[in-house]
Amino acid sequence: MRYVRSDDHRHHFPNGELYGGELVRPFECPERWDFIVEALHDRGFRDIVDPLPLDDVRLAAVHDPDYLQFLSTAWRQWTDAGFTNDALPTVFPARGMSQVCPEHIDGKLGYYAFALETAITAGTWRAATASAAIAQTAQKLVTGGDRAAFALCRPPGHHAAADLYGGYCFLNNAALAASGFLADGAERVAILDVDFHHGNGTQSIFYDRADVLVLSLHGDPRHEFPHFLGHADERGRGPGVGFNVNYPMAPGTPFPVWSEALTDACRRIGEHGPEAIVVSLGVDTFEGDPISSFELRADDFTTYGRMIGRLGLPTVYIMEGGYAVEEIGHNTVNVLTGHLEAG
Ligand code: Q9C
Ligand code: ZN
Repeated sequence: MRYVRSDDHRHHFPNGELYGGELVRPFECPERWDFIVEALHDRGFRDIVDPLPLDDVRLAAVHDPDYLQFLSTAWRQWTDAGFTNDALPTVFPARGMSQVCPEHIDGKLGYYAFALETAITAGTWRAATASAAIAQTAQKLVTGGDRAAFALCRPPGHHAAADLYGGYCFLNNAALAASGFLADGAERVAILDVDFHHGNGTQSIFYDRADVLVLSLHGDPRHEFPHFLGHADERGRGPGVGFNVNYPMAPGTPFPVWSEALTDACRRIGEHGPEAIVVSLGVDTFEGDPISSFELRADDFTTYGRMIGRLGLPTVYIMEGGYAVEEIGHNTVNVLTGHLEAG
Protein backbone atom coordinates (compact mmCIF):
# COMPACT_ATOMS: atom_id res chain seq x y z
CA MET A 1 0.00 0.00 0.00
CA ARG A 2 1.42 3.37 -1.01
CA TYR A 3 1.01 6.38 1.25
CA VAL A 4 0.97 10.12 0.72
CA ARG A 5 2.60 12.57 3.10
CA SER A 6 4.08 16.07 3.34
CA ASP A 7 6.15 17.99 5.89
CA ASP A 8 3.89 21.01 5.45
CA HIS A 9 1.77 19.88 8.41
CA ARG A 10 4.42 21.42 10.68
CA HIS A 11 3.21 24.89 9.70
CA HIS A 12 0.11 24.32 11.86
CA PHE A 13 0.82 24.01 15.57
CA PRO A 14 -1.02 26.48 17.80
CA ASN A 15 0.51 27.53 21.14
CA GLY A 16 -2.54 26.41 23.02
CA GLU A 17 -5.81 24.49 22.99
CA LEU A 18 -8.65 25.67 25.23
CA TYR A 19 -9.34 22.60 27.40
CA GLY A 20 -10.91 22.48 30.85
CA GLY A 21 -10.74 26.25 31.16
CA GLU A 22 -7.02 26.41 30.42
CA LEU A 23 -4.81 26.84 27.37
CA VAL A 24 -2.93 23.53 27.25
CA ARG A 25 -0.45 22.16 24.72
CA PRO A 26 -2.64 20.99 21.80
CA PHE A 27 -3.44 17.26 21.79
CA GLU A 28 -3.37 17.50 17.99
CA CYS A 29 0.43 17.95 17.74
CA PRO A 30 3.12 17.41 15.06
CA GLU A 31 4.63 14.40 16.87
CA ARG A 32 1.52 12.45 15.98
CA TRP A 33 2.72 12.56 12.38
CA ASP A 34 6.29 11.59 13.38
CA PHE A 35 5.15 8.50 15.28
CA ILE A 36 2.98 7.37 12.38
CA VAL A 37 5.81 7.82 9.87
CA GLU A 38 8.16 5.85 12.16
CA ALA A 39 5.72 2.95 12.54
CA LEU A 40 5.03 2.88 8.79
CA HIS A 41 8.75 2.69 8.05
CA ASP A 42 9.42 0.04 10.72
CA ARG A 43 6.66 -2.17 9.40
CA GLY A 44 7.58 -2.04 5.75
CA PHE A 45 5.39 0.75 4.37
CA ARG A 46 8.12 2.54 2.45
CA ASP A 47 6.42 3.47 -0.80
CA ILE A 48 5.96 7.22 -0.22
CA VAL A 49 4.14 9.51 -2.66
CA ASP A 50 4.36 13.33 -2.61
CA PRO A 51 1.06 15.21 -2.88
CA LEU A 52 0.00 16.68 -6.22
CA PRO A 53 -1.08 20.35 -6.25
CA LEU A 54 -4.53 20.81 -4.72
CA ASP A 55 -7.33 21.00 -7.29
CA ASP A 56 -9.21 24.19 -6.36
CA VAL A 57 -12.24 23.19 -8.40
CA ARG A 58 -12.66 20.07 -6.27
CA LEU A 59 -12.07 22.05 -3.07
CA ALA A 60 -14.85 24.43 -4.12
CA ALA A 61 -17.18 21.43 -4.60
CA VAL A 62 -16.88 20.69 -0.86
CA HIS A 63 -16.46 24.13 0.75
CA ASP A 64 -18.28 27.44 0.29
CA PRO A 65 -16.33 30.20 -1.50
CA ASP A 66 -16.83 32.69 1.35
CA TYR A 67 -15.45 30.13 3.84
CA LEU A 68 -12.34 29.47 1.70
CA GLN A 69 -11.85 33.21 1.32
CA PHE A 70 -12.09 33.58 5.12
CA LEU A 71 -9.69 30.70 5.94
CA SER A 72 -7.08 31.80 3.42
CA THR A 73 -7.02 35.37 4.78
CA ALA A 74 -7.93 34.90 8.47
CA TRP A 75 -4.37 35.16 9.79
CA ARG A 76 -3.74 38.35 7.79
CA GLN A 77 -6.98 39.89 9.04
CA TRP A 78 -6.10 38.90 12.62
CA THR A 79 -2.66 40.50 12.53
CA ASP A 80 -4.06 43.57 10.72
CA ALA A 81 -6.38 43.97 13.71
CA GLY A 82 -3.26 44.19 15.88
CA PHE A 83 -3.22 40.70 17.40
CA THR A 84 -0.07 38.59 17.58
CA ASN A 85 -0.98 35.34 19.34
CA ASP A 86 -3.06 32.51 17.75
CA ALA A 87 -6.51 33.47 16.48
CA LEU A 88 -9.41 32.23 18.63
CA PRO A 89 -13.05 33.32 18.49
CA THR A 90 -14.79 34.82 21.50
CA VAL A 91 -18.36 35.40 20.24
CA PHE A 92 -20.83 33.18 18.35
CA PRO A 93 -24.08 33.64 16.36
CA ALA A 94 -26.11 31.74 18.98
CA ARG A 95 -29.89 31.13 19.15
CA GLY A 96 -32.01 34.15 18.27
CA MET A 97 -29.08 36.23 16.97
CA SER A 98 -28.26 37.52 13.47
CA GLN A 99 -26.65 34.97 11.15
CA VAL A 100 -25.07 37.66 8.94
CA CYS A 101 -21.28 37.40 8.70
CA PRO A 102 -19.69 40.43 10.38
CA GLU A 103 -16.86 42.58 8.97
CA HIS A 104 -14.44 42.43 11.93
CA ILE A 105 -12.21 39.36 12.25
CA ASP A 106 -13.43 38.76 15.85
CA GLY A 107 -16.93 38.33 14.47
CA LYS A 108 -15.83 36.32 11.44
CA LEU A 109 -13.96 33.78 13.58
CA GLY A 110 -17.10 33.15 15.62
CA TYR A 111 -19.21 32.99 12.46
CA TYR A 112 -17.12 30.20 10.89
CA ALA A 113 -16.08 28.28 14.04
CA PHE A 114 -18.34 25.76 15.75
CA ALA A 115 -15.88 25.07 18.59
CA LEU A 116 -13.03 27.02 20.10
CA GLU A 117 -10.33 24.51 20.97
CA THR A 118 -9.10 25.07 17.40
CA ALA A 119 -6.83 28.07 16.87
CA ILE A 120 -5.75 29.53 13.54
CA THR A 121 -2.04 30.38 13.17
CA ALA A 122 0.20 31.93 10.51
CA GLY A 123 0.72 28.52 8.86
CA THR A 124 -2.73 27.00 9.25
CA TRP A 125 -3.90 27.60 5.67
CA ARG A 126 -0.67 26.19 4.24
CA ALA A 127 -0.90 23.05 6.40
CA ALA A 128 -4.64 22.54 5.82
CA THR A 129 -4.33 22.85 2.03
CA ALA A 130 -1.36 20.45 2.04
CA SER A 131 -3.43 17.98 4.06
CA ALA A 132 -6.31 18.29 1.58
CA ALA A 133 -3.89 17.75 -1.32
CA ILE A 134 -2.69 14.55 0.37
CA ALA A 135 -6.25 13.20 0.52
CA GLN A 136 -6.87 14.11 -3.10
CA THR A 137 -3.63 12.47 -4.22
CA ALA A 138 -4.44 9.23 -2.37
CA GLN A 139 -7.85 9.19 -4.07
CA LYS A 140 -6.14 9.59 -7.45
CA LEU A 141 -3.87 6.62 -6.68
CA VAL A 142 -6.92 4.46 -6.01
CA THR A 143 -8.85 5.76 -9.01
CA GLY A 144 -5.72 4.95 -11.00
CA GLY A 145 -5.79 1.31 -9.91
CA ASP A 146 -4.17 0.99 -6.47
CA ARG A 147 -6.38 -1.31 -4.36
CA ALA A 148 -5.80 0.90 -1.31
CA ALA A 149 -3.85 4.00 -0.31
CA PHE A 150 -3.17 5.83 2.94
CA ALA A 151 -3.39 9.62 3.18
CA LEU A 152 -1.33 10.76 6.16
CA CYS A 153 -3.37 13.93 6.66
CA ARG A 154 -2.60 16.47 9.36
CA PRO A 155 -4.51 18.58 10.31
CA PRO A 156 -7.49 16.19 10.26
CA GLY A 157 -10.74 17.03 8.45
CA HIS A 158 -13.91 15.18 9.41
CA HIS A 159 -15.30 17.91 11.72
CA ALA A 160 -15.03 20.59 9.00
CA ALA A 161 -18.33 21.33 7.22
CA ALA A 162 -18.87 23.32 4.01
CA ASP A 163 -18.47 26.56 5.99
CA LEU A 164 -17.39 25.58 9.53
CA TYR A 165 -14.11 24.72 11.25
CA GLY A 166 -13.48 23.16 14.66
CA GLY A 167 -12.42 19.94 16.36
CA TYR A 168 -8.88 20.52 14.97
CA CYS A 169 -10.30 20.46 11.39
CA PHE A 170 -10.38 23.13 8.64
CA LEU A 171 -10.84 21.37 5.31
CA ASN A 172 -12.74 18.09 5.00
CA ASN A 173 -10.16 15.72 3.56
CA ALA A 174 -12.48 12.69 3.46
CA ALA A 175 -15.22 14.64 1.69
CA LEU A 176 -12.68 15.80 -0.88
CA ALA A 177 -11.61 12.21 -1.54
CA ALA A 178 -15.23 11.07 -1.89
CA SER A 179 -16.10 13.95 -4.18
CA GLY A 180 -12.96 13.16 -6.21
CA PHE A 181 -14.13 9.58 -6.76
CA LEU A 182 -17.46 10.91 -8.04
CA ALA A 183 -15.80 13.49 -10.30
CA ASP A 184 -13.58 10.74 -11.73
CA GLY A 185 -16.56 8.60 -12.68
CA ALA A 186 -17.79 6.67 -9.63
CA GLU A 187 -21.58 6.57 -9.26
CA ARG A 188 -21.66 5.60 -5.61
CA VAL A 189 -19.17 6.04 -2.78
CA ALA A 190 -19.27 5.25 0.93
CA ILE A 191 -17.50 7.08 3.74
CA LEU A 192 -16.87 4.98 6.84
CA ASP A 193 -15.85 7.13 9.81
CA VAL A 194 -14.24 5.10 12.61
CA ASP A 195 -12.75 8.07 14.50
CA PHE A 196 -13.94 8.21 18.12
CA HIS A 197 -15.77 11.48 17.44
CA HIS A 198 -18.80 11.92 15.22
CA GLY A 199 -17.85 13.14 11.74
CA ASN A 200 -20.25 16.06 11.86
CA GLY A 201 -18.65 17.90 8.93
CA THR A 202 -18.77 14.91 6.62
CA GLN A 203 -22.35 14.16 7.63
CA SER A 204 -23.51 17.69 6.90
CA ILE A 205 -21.69 17.94 3.55
CA PHE A 206 -23.46 14.85 2.16
CA TYR A 207 -26.68 14.99 4.19
CA ASP A 208 -28.96 15.59 1.16
CA ARG A 209 -27.32 13.06 -1.11
CA ALA A 210 -28.02 9.45 -2.02
CA ASP A 211 -24.78 8.81 -3.94
CA VAL A 212 -22.51 9.14 -0.89
CA LEU A 213 -23.41 6.82 1.98
CA VAL A 214 -21.96 8.24 5.21
CA LEU A 215 -21.58 5.97 8.27
CA SER A 216 -20.05 7.07 11.58
CA LEU A 217 -19.21 5.02 14.70
CA HIS A 218 -18.60 7.34 17.64
CA GLY A 219 -19.03 8.38 21.25
CA ASP A 220 -22.64 9.36 21.97
CA PRO A 221 -22.88 13.14 21.47
CA ARG A 222 -24.85 13.41 24.72
CA HIS A 223 -21.51 12.71 26.41
CA GLU A 224 -18.84 13.41 23.83
CA PHE A 225 -17.59 16.06 21.41
CA PRO A 226 -18.97 17.46 19.06
CA HIS A 227 -22.10 17.25 21.28
CA PHE A 228 -24.45 18.91 18.77
CA LEU A 229 -24.62 16.29 16.01
CA GLY A 230 -24.26 12.52 15.68
CA HIS A 231 -27.51 11.11 17.09
CA ALA A 232 -28.95 7.87 15.75
CA ASP A 233 -32.08 9.56 14.36
CA GLU A 234 -30.05 11.71 11.91
CA ARG A 235 -30.67 9.65 8.77
CA GLY A 236 -30.35 12.19 5.92
CA ARG A 237 -32.66 14.71 4.28
CA GLY A 238 -34.73 14.69 1.05
CA PRO A 239 -33.14 12.31 -1.47
CA GLY A 240 -30.46 11.59 1.16
CA VAL A 241 -32.85 9.95 3.64
CA GLY A 242 -31.39 6.57 4.59
CA PHE A 243 -27.90 7.47 3.34
CA ASN A 244 -26.58 8.77 6.65
CA VAL A 245 -26.09 6.23 9.41
CA ASN A 246 -24.90 7.03 12.93
CA TYR A 247 -23.78 4.51 15.54
CA PRO A 248 -23.48 6.50 18.79
CA MET A 249 -22.05 4.39 21.61
CA ALA A 250 -21.71 4.87 25.36
CA PRO A 251 -18.48 5.88 27.09
CA GLY A 252 -16.51 2.73 27.95
CA THR A 253 -17.63 0.83 24.85
CA PRO A 254 -15.35 -2.23 24.36
CA PHE A 255 -14.38 -3.82 21.04
CA PRO A 256 -17.02 -6.61 21.00
CA VAL A 257 -19.78 -3.97 21.05
CA TRP A 258 -17.97 -1.57 18.71
CA SER A 259 -17.29 -4.33 16.17
CA GLU A 260 -20.99 -5.24 16.04
CA ALA A 261 -21.63 -1.70 14.84
CA LEU A 262 -18.83 -2.09 12.29
CA THR A 263 -20.35 -5.36 11.07
CA ASP A 264 -23.66 -3.59 10.51
CA ALA A 265 -21.90 -0.69 8.77
CA CYS A 266 -20.07 -3.11 6.46
CA ARG A 267 -23.37 -4.83 5.61
CA ARG A 268 -24.89 -1.47 4.68
CA ILE A 269 -21.88 -0.57 2.56
CA GLY A 270 -22.35 -3.86 0.70
CA GLU A 271 -26.02 -2.99 0.07
CA HIS A 272 -25.09 0.47 -1.21
CA GLY A 273 -22.72 -1.07 -3.78
CA PRO A 274 -20.08 1.69 -3.94
CA GLU A 275 -17.20 1.61 -6.43
CA ALA A 276 -14.87 2.91 -3.69
CA ILE A 277 -14.80 3.66 0.02
CA VAL A 278 -13.18 6.39 2.05
CA VAL A 279 -12.26 5.50 5.63
CA SER A 280 -11.96 8.38 8.09
CA LEU A 281 -9.33 6.67 10.22
CA GLY A 282 -9.09 8.07 13.72
CA VAL A 283 -7.42 5.81 16.26
CA ASP A 284 -8.72 7.78 19.25
CA THR A 285 -10.96 4.77 20.01
CA PHE A 286 -7.83 3.33 21.70
CA GLU A 287 -8.19 2.53 25.43
CA GLY A 288 -5.23 4.81 26.24
CA ASP A 289 -6.48 7.87 24.37
CA PRO A 290 -6.28 10.92 26.66
CA ILE A 291 -9.47 12.67 25.43
CA SER A 292 -11.71 9.75 24.42
CA SER A 293 -13.57 6.95 26.21
CA PHE A 294 -13.71 3.75 24.15
CA GLU A 295 -11.71 0.67 25.09
CA LEU A 296 -10.14 -0.68 21.90
CA ARG A 297 -6.79 -2.49 22.32
CA ALA A 298 -3.91 -2.56 19.86
CA ASP A 299 -4.89 -5.94 18.33
CA ASP A 300 -8.46 -4.77 17.78
CA PHE A 301 -7.20 -2.32 15.15
CA THR A 302 -5.78 -5.23 13.14
CA THR A 303 -9.03 -7.14 13.49
CA TYR A 304 -11.15 -4.30 12.20
CA GLY A 305 -8.72 -3.47 9.39
CA ARG A 306 -9.33 -7.06 8.23
CA MET A 307 -13.10 -6.51 8.41
CA ILE A 308 -12.82 -3.44 6.18
CA GLY A 309 -10.41 -5.22 3.84
CA ARG A 310 -12.89 -8.08 3.44
CA LEU A 311 -15.28 -5.70 1.70
CA GLY A 312 -12.88 -6.07 -1.23
CA LEU A 313 -13.40 -2.46 -2.36
CA PRO A 314 -10.90 0.15 -3.56
CA THR A 315 -10.17 2.04 -0.34
CA VAL A 316 -8.62 5.34 0.68
CA TYR A 317 -7.66 5.66 4.33
CA ILE A 318 -7.66 9.26 5.54
CA MET A 319 -5.89 10.01 8.83
CA GLU A 320 -8.14 11.77 11.34
CA GLY A 321 -7.68 11.75 15.16
CA GLY A 322 -5.71 9.76 17.75
CA TYR A 323 -3.96 11.41 20.70
CA ALA A 324 -2.17 8.60 22.53
CA VAL A 325 0.93 9.79 20.73
CA GLU A 326 3.29 6.91 21.59
CA GLU A 327 0.80 4.30 20.35
CA ILE A 328 -0.75 6.22 17.44
CA GLY A 329 1.67 4.79 14.88
CA HIS A 330 1.23 1.15 15.76
CA ASN A 331 -2.53 1.38 16.07
CA THR A 332 -2.76 3.10 12.69
CA VAL A 333 -0.46 0.64 10.94
CA ASN A 334 -2.36 -2.25 12.54
CA VAL A 335 -5.47 -1.18 10.62
CA LEU A 336 -3.56 -0.94 7.33
CA THR A 337 -1.89 -4.31 7.92
CA GLY A 338 -5.21 -5.95 8.76
CA HIS A 339 -6.66 -4.52 5.55
CA LEU A 340 -3.82 -5.98 3.46
CA GLU A 341 -4.11 -9.39 5.16
CA ALA A 342 -7.74 -9.57 4.12
CA GLY A 343 -7.22 -8.49 0.55
N1 Q9C B 1 -13.35 16.57 26.55
C1 Q9C B 1 -10.56 14.79 16.08
O1 Q9C B 1 -10.38 13.72 16.65
N2 Q9C B 1 -12.03 18.45 22.28
N3 Q9C B 1 -10.98 15.88 16.74
C2 Q9C B 1 -12.68 17.43 22.99
C3 Q9C B 1 -12.95 16.34 25.19
C4 Q9C B 1 -12.08 18.41 20.85
C5 Q9C B 1 -11.26 15.84 18.15
C6 Q9C B 1 -12.67 17.65 24.47
C7 Q9C B 1 -11.76 17.08 20.22
C8 Q9C B 1 -11.64 17.16 18.72
C9 Q9C B 1 -10.25 14.93 14.64
ZN1 ZN C 1 -11.55 12.11 16.95
